Formats: sequence, structure tokens, C-alpha cells
Amino acid sequence: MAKQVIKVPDLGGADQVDVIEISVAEGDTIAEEDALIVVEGDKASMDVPSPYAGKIVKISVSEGDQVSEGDVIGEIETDAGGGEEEAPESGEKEEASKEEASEGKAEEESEEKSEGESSEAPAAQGEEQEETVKVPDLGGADAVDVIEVSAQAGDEVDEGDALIVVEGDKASMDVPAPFAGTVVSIAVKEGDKVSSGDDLGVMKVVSGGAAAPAEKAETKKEEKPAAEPERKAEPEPQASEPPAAPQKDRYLERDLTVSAEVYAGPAVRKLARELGVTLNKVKPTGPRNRVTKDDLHAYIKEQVKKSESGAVGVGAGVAPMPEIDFSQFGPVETEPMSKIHKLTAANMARNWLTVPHVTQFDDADISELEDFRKSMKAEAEKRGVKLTPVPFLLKAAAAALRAEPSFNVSLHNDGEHIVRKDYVHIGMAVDTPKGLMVPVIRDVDRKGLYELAEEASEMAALARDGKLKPKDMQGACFTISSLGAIGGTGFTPIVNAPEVGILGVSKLSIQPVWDGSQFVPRKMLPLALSYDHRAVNGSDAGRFLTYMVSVLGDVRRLLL
Ligand code: CAO
Repeated sequence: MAKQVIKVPDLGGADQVDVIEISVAEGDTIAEEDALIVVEGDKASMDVPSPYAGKIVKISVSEGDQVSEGDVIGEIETDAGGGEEEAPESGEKEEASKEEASEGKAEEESEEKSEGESSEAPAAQGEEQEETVKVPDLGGADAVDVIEVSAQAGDEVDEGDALIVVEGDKASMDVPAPFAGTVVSIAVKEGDKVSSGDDLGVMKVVSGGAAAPAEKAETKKEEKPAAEPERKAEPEPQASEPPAAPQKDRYLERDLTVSAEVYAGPAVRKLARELGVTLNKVKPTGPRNRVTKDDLHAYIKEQVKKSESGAVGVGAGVAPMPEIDFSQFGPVETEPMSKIHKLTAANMARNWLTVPHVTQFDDADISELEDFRKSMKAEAEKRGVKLTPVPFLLKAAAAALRAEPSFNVSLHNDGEHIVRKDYVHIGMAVDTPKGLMVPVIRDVDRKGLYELAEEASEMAALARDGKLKPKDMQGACFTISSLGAIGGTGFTPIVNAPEVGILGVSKLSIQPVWDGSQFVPRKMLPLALSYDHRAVNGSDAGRFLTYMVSVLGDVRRLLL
């Protein structure tokens, strides 16, 4: 056992860079080149990888600190012999670690390197061999959510291509393929939780087969002996080069709002999210096509310029929001917005600005529905179910989506296609202490009222307790936002894109309705249907809402 002091390597000339993330904790056992901290300079953010494998005994920096080359990051206990010593500086360090690797450590290191990546021995040259791929070290995070499965059986992947995307408390990240090959199976699914060392799937590799993609050519794979596991082909450290950034691309945080791969550090992504910028619209100028903060600023400047000159739209354009010091008007308190609130705000702004909304209104006469609902209340309670108007609305909306499939669509991002859906999943807006959440009830058209009532109250409870999983909020075709229990005579809901319709439900009231010979008191439920006029025509919307109103007016129609 030897204790090594780890220092900040040469940061490519950058000085006094910000520590934006501490990726390990004291007590963590890490592999060589695992990220210790993430630093961010003017131009880029990068991981600072550990030059040694071992156990972290001390972390000497904190988030927000500024560090320069030579500053102490912490101490690590390594297996290497020799007493307590200080880590060699810069180039010497690489030479030392290279020597260590070659002095009988090769086998052990190979094991370490394969830990969390592959449990099988590498294939002989030219042979096909299946290898179990494991979840690598996740920078200390444990039991993180799988939010996307990016590869499937049969896919040919390159080393570094994302197999899955995981999300922990602080960041989402791609888990990359440790080597190029064919995916045989993926052992996890969306919504699962995974930890370092868990089986991720099986890949077939042709040892010494396909060359790495051009982008990765710089990893000098070809210099590795054939028997060495290809997956760990990282750059050989040069005497004059620190082992700084190369590892970074394997754990790049991924922008979930874009489909194409965008390379950017966590801080740039955070800023992009705060500014509501879709990263793949920004021209990257950083190394290996990374988007830098400067790129983001340049993009924003360009957009502001366009907007001020009116080029963004016709007329006056969008005026920038003025900075206001509210304390000049009276006492104020400034508090951070919750993550949900920020996300909702960004999505609302996007949907409000990009979706041409039309809202159509009608009142449904639910007098009979209410009589029926009340007559069933006791029976429902016996089953442990609360029968409110919401399950009836879900059922009626599902019937309308089937009867008027023009609403069960999404516009494709390419602007050239429309996606028609043959399933009926409906989102239900739930007011929670942390903000608005929209859990999705699946296959509403195939479920009965009791089942829907039960699921709606379960989903609402999960939402309020903050226990919804990402998959519980995905896949809706349409949304219902009911403020009926709260009040109001009407409101215009904002379409939850990529859905094209949303129904706003207000509080029922008793209204005088002319029955042909007299006014009679009827229970009228105000409905407001907002829709994306790019996808839906007014006549379709008219038919959709009229159909819903007729079904709610006579629920026997649900049987037809
Ligand atoms: N008119 C009159 N009364 C209504 C009604 C309506 N349209 N809708 C529901 N009610 C009644 C219910 O019948 C229930 O009364 P009883 O207890 O006497 O039966 C009472 O209001 C409370 O209902 P609830 O809130 O427990 O259940 P729900 O099924 O009506 O609503 C949910 C569930 C999750 C939709 C609701 O709780 C909620 O969170 N609504 C807010 C949604 C929201 O924030 N939308 C805005 C989004 S955009 O900012």
C-alpha cells in the first residue's frame, strides 16, 4: 500500500479553472483514469482523471474552488509497494504509471480496467466472441435510473457509442460501449435502476476486426498488443502530455432534448438548459466538435441580434426581458426554482412560442353522468376507489381519440411527416407541492371506469409524493387538465407538445338550459380544447369536442 498525492495536471495552458463537480468521494475505490473532478475553464469543461487505481483517502478541493496545474486534488492509497510518497509531477507521473503498468501489473490492471466493463477474456485475433458488458463506475453514483436504452440487439456499435443513458441526482450520462461490435442483448430496460458492476448486456466483438471510427483514431488502439482488451484502448500518455481530457468523451452528459449526439461539458449543458437553447442548433468550435460556452454565447448574441432587428418574426420581434431590481418597490425574497418548475417553465415557453394554439369551448351536460356517478359512489368506495368526474373524462377523451384520430398524432421533427398513433395513452395534469406533473395513464381505451379511477388516484399520489418514474410521464397522446375541484369557469390550457391537443376542464355549475319548452336546471361542465393548428384543423377540433360532449352527455355511448 502506498499513499499518493494527486495533483492537477497541465490543463492545456488553462489556469485558475473552476471545479464544477467532485466526481469521487473519500473511501471510493476507483480505477486508473476514473474522473476525480470536473473542471471548467473559459473554453471547455473536462474531467481530471486519476493517474492511479486505488482508494481515495482524501479530497482536498470543493465545488466552486479554483485550481491550477500542480494544486493538490487529494490523496489515494494504491496497491503499489513503497512507502508514503508524493505523486510524481506531470510527465514523470505518466512515465511512473507506465512503468508500474509494465512491471508485472499488466494482468492486474487489465482486470481493473475490465471491472465494470466486461467480465470475459478478450477474444483472440479475428475470432468472434461474446462478452458480457457491465455498468462501469458511474463516478460514485449508485442505483441510477435508466432513462433511455439507446442500443438494441443486432445493432452494430462503435466503441464509445451510447448503449444506455442513465440519470442520477446531478447529471444524466451516456454509458458507452466499451468496444466496437454487435449488440447481442441488452439486459436492462427504461425505468430500471443500475449500479456499477451490474450486467448491461452482451456484445459480440471481432478481435482485431473493424477499425475504430476516425474520430477515435487518435486513441492509438493499433499500438496496443492484440491480446490487450480493445475496449480499454485509451491514449498512451506521452511524457509531455497529462492524462487529462481523453476520458471525458466516454461520460459526456447528454442533452436529452436533442436526438443527435452533441458534445458539450456539463456546465455548458446546464447553461444551455437555463437559457432554453437546444444544443444541436449551436455551431461547435471546440476540440472534437464540442460546444463551448463561447459558442453558446455567440449563438444567443446572434439570436438577440436577429430578434432586435425583427428577423425572427414579422413585426416587432421579441423584446428582451428587462432586468428589474424588485426590491426598489418593496421587500422581496429570491429563492431558487425547483428542478420541476424550471423544466415546466422551459417547456411551457417552448410550447407557447412554437405551437400555434387555437382553443375551442363547449359545455357538456353531465346531469345524467353525475346521477350515475353518485349512484355508483358507494359501490366504488367498497372497492376502495374514489369515483370523481376524471375517469369519465379520461374514458370520453379516449373514445374521442379513437373516433377522431386526427387528434392522435404528433408532428415529426423533420417537418415533413406526421406520426399517427394506434394507442391511447392520456396524460393527467396533477398539481403537486413541487410543481405541475403529468403522469400518463396507458391504454385508457381498454380500461374500465373503476380501473381508471384507481390508476388516476394512484398516479396522482405518486406525483404528489415525488415518486413518479420518467417512464410514468412518457408516451401521452393527449392531456387532460382538470381544475374542476378548484373552480373557475374556463381557461385555455397550453398544448403539451409533441401532443397536439389538451382538454381544460373547469368546475361544473347548474345552468338553466332550454329543453324546447322551458328552462330546466342542468349540470354543465365547461370544457376548453386547445390544439396545435399545424396538426389539427378547426373542423376536426369541432368534431372532437362535440363527440366528447355527446359522450359525457350520455355515457351509454361509450358502449357503442
Ligand atoms: N366540477 C366540480 N367538481 C369536481 C370537478 C368538476 N369539474 N372535478 C372534480 N370535482 C370534485 C370531485 O368530484 C371531488 O368531490 P367529492 O370529493 O365530493 O367527490 C372533488 O372535486 C375533489 O376531487 P379530486 O381533486 O380529489 O380528484 P379529481 O379526480 O377531480 O382530480 C387531479 C384529480 C389529479 C386531476 C386533481 O387533484 C389535480 O391535481 N388537479 C389540478 C390539475 C392542474 O393543476 N391543472 C393545471 C395544469 S396547467 O397549469
